[in-house]
Amino acid sequence: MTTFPIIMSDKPDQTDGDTGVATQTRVKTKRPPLYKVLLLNDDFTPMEFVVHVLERFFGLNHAQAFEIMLTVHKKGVAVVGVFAFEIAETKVGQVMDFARRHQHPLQCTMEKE
Ligand code: TYC
Repeated sequence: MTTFPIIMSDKPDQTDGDTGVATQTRVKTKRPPLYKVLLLNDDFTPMEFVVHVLERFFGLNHAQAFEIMLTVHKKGVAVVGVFAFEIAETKVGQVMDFARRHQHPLQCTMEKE
């Protein structure tokens, strides 16, 4: 009868090249940058049209819309909302398009917060 030696490694079991130093990389949770949507005053766009725009595209009730319209009228500009880039871009486009279709010079822009 022949016997075979069982050869065992004296190294610890290894399943990968890990050197044993534990590291924990922070999981990224950075929020997207926000953009202010601004409405600008002019001398020609009717007040009721601006109120309608604020109700229609920014979901404001009549009182809120009237208040922001008056702020723009008196101060020249106001922030009408703060959104992620693509939402802000869409709202600016909707307002500019709607104003142009009604032949009003109303201006709406966005800027990084
Ligand atoms: N100034 C305009 C008027 O007197 C009203 C107005 C308000 C226009 C706000 C634009 O973003 C605006 N008819």
